[in-house]
Formats: sequence, structure tokens, C-alpha cells
Amino acid sequence: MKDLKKILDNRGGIKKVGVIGMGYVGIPSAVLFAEHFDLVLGFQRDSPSSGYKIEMLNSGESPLKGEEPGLEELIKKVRKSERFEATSDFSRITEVDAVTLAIQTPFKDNASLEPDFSALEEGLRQVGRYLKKGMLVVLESTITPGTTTGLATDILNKESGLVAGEDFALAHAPERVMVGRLIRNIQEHDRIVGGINDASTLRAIELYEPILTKGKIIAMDSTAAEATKTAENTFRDLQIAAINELALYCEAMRINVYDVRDGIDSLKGEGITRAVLYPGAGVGGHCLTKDTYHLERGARMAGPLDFPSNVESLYVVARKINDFMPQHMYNLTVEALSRSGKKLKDSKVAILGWAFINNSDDTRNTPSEPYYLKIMEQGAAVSIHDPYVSESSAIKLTQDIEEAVKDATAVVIFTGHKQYFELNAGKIRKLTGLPHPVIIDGRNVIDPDAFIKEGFIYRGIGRGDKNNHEISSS
Ligand code: SAJ
Repeated sequence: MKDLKKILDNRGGIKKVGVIGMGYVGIPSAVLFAEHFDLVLGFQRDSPSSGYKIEMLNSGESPLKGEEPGLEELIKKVRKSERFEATSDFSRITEVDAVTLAIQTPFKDNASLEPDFSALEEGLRQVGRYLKKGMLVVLESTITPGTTTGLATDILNKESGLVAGEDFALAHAPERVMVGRLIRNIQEHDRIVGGINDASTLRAIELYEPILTKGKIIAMDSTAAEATKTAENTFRDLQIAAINELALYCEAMRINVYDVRDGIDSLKGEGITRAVLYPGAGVGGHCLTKDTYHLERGARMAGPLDFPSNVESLYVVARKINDFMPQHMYNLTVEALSRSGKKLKDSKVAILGWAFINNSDDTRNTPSEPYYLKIMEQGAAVSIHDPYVSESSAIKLTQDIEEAVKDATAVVIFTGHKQYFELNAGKIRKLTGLPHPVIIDGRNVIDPDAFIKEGFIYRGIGRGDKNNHEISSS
């Protein structure tokens, strides 16, 4: 067995770093590396959709939209000190001591939940083509457990003729960044670093330790690192499903889920705290909707898995409960409309909130969409309001709430945008022009009594204490 450690010692400390994929993960990590290493090359395919980023970065501008505190100043700083350069010339990978891949790993389609690793595979082939002995390769993308020791090792070895773990170091160090706080997250979150062997892990620690401020290194093997990333999101999805299921139970028991939530949450400290999250109209985004299936795939592909044969995975059941919530919003809408003798086909529904998360313009996998498709199928007229989203694929949106709610038979709140907490019952009801319009609250943003008193037919997720109210004749 060749001694990778000796090869790495001969190469000496990491001086030059390559980062592949100038996206919301690659750019902040590249400029943070550039503060500590002699040179960082940011590799970006000169494709029609993202080639423009090369020019922007080299002129000191950030191609990322939205506020990213500290990012643009850092880009300008490392450009000025000539420690960072963006390029589409992948042959320059030969110049670096370490190269990280921060490439999106979406799913081919929601139904199959088969990951689309094509872009990652292309990146790995590029690295393999220019790989040299003693280099470190790190995958940062969220991947199915087993990918680093499987697919990645196979491609890199085949393209380079070298052997992972013997001739070069290979590791997984998953990103944990949140849009809006990219730099801070990389510096302050603990960093999971998992090599395919100890020498690889140690080399990867040399790369990440210098860019951490409050964050600590948590070392393990690469498959454990892949499982950590996917499981941390799986567990969050599970916690949301637990409170969503409780909300449905509370509706059936005609009690207020928020009373029960406060009660459970009061059990605090001495390690007995409960992770009680918030019920809602569904779970969107590109993390929680996918990572469960990466974990499932990894565990079941590895096998043999000893698991009760007549029981579905708890994690997949959690996904199904969260994906049921838009259906529940639909069921609440149909039932509430029937209270005033209406059907969807002769109704106008105003959907408030298209972003998948509060006070954001991010619409990826928004729970509003399956609901929208269902009511359209039933022939309803629909208006969609979102203060942060101007357009989203073929959907027509408005930022004018009065336009959205005018003549609406039902007003349905899907996102907890701060603007919606101020909705005025009298004003909204007048805009609908109806004595008893419907209002469905998917994020617990309005006061049920204020709207019920105004004559609304109210339904709220988890609000079993209010959902069967008398219709006020006032
Ligand atoms: N949601 C609920 N109830 C909750 C919390 C969230 O219904 O109590 C819904 C949100 O409305 C949204 C979805 O879940 O539709 C996802 O919300 P999220 O807060 O988890 O936001 P994400 O998807 O951006 O998750 C990211 C993840 N971060 C990374 O992958 C680096 C996740 O690991 C973080 O825990 C999460 O942000 C966070 O805590 O902000």
C-alpha cells in the first residue's frame, strides 16, 4: 500500500486551491480560501447560463443575487491582492494542491427522486483529467451516502490513472450555508470533514481549519460525512412532520395545536427538551424535500439493511405527511366553501405567498404549487400574491394585495411573510365584496376571532378550537 502521507509530506503544505462551480457555495468558499492560501482559482464552465460569472468575479463583483454581507468586499480584496482568479480553463487544475467541487446535485424529477449527478460527474471528469499525485480532492455538494467512495473514486481513478487514497487524498466536506449568510455560515458552523482514509481526512482538515472562526472541525470518514449532511436535514423534516401530524390530530380533537405546542415546549432543560417546530401548509426548498431520499438511497444501496419488513421508512413517511399539507389546505378550502354553498369551480381563490419560506423570494419546490394545480384542476379562478416574488415560471403573480383579494371567494395564506400578519379583517372582507368569504390560514399569521367576527368562514391548520365556528351574521 503506497504511503499517501509520505506523498503529501513531499508536496508540502497546501498553497494553491481550486474551487469548481462558482455558485452560492463555491464563490464564498473560494474567496475565504483566498484569504489564507497563496492562490485560489475559481473554475466555471463558460456556459450560456453561467459563463458571465467569470467576468463579473474578475472585475470584483458578486454574481449572486440578494444581500450577502461581506461577500463583495472580500471578492474585491482578493482580486486586488491577486490571490483569486475565476477561469474557464480547467487545465489549470494542474497548478493546485487541493480542489473542491461545489456543484448542484438536483433530482431528475420529483417523482422518480433519482438524483441527477451529471454536472457533478462532469466536474469529476475534469478534475480526473488534470489530477496530479499528492493533490486533495473534496466534494462539497450534498450527495447520496457512498458517492465519495463509489462514483467519485471510480471517475477520478479512471480519468487520472491514479488511485484514490494512495496517490491522492479524497474527502467529503458538506456545505451548510444559508442564502443571506453565506460567509458567516462557512466561518461559524462546525465543519464536517470526512476522508476516504485517515491521511485524506487530515489533509482536508489542513484545507478547512484556516477558514473557520467560531466553527470547529468534526472529523469522520467520508460516508459518515455524507450521512451526517443528509440526516441533519432528514431529522428537521421529521420534526416538522411530527408537529404537522399533531396539528391534524388537534383539528380532529377540536383543540388548538399551539396550546399543545406551548405545553410540550414547557418541558425544558436537563436534557429533556423536545424539538417542537411549527405546523404549516407544507415543506418546500431544495434541502428538506430531497435529502431524505439521498439518505434512504444510501442506506438501501449499501445493505443488507435489517429493518422491519412490514414498515415503511419513518423518514419517508415524514416526507409524505409534509407533502400532504398542501392537500390538507385544499381539503380545508373545499369544506369551508361548502359552508357557504360554494364550489371551487365558481370561486376565485387568492393565494397569499408563493415563496417556500417566510420573507424570501426563493420559490424552489414551493408547497403553494401543488395546491394551485389542484384548485385550477377544479376550475377555480386564481390570483397569486407574493411581496418578494415578481415572476416564477409560467405563474402570474401580483405584488398588489388589493388586486389579489378583490372579489375573492377564498383567501388562502401559504407563506408566513411578515406583511400578512397585518391583514385587516374588515378591509379584506370589503375587497371580497362577500358577506361570508373564506379565509384559510396555513401559517398561523392572523387572529381567528377578528376574521370570524367580521363574517369570514375561518379555517386554520391545527386550529381545531376555531375551525367549526358559527358564521357571524354581523
Ligand atoms: N418549515 C415548517 N415548519 C418549521 C420549519 C420549517 O413548516 O418549523 C417549512 C418552511 O416553511 C419551508 C421548509 O419547511 O417551507 C424548509 O424550511 P427550512 O427553515 O428548513 O429552510 P431550508 O429548506 O432553507 O433549510 C435550510 C437547511 N440548511 C442547510 O441545508 C445548510 C437546514 O439544514 C437548516 O436547518 C434550515 O435551513 C435552517 O435551520 O434555517
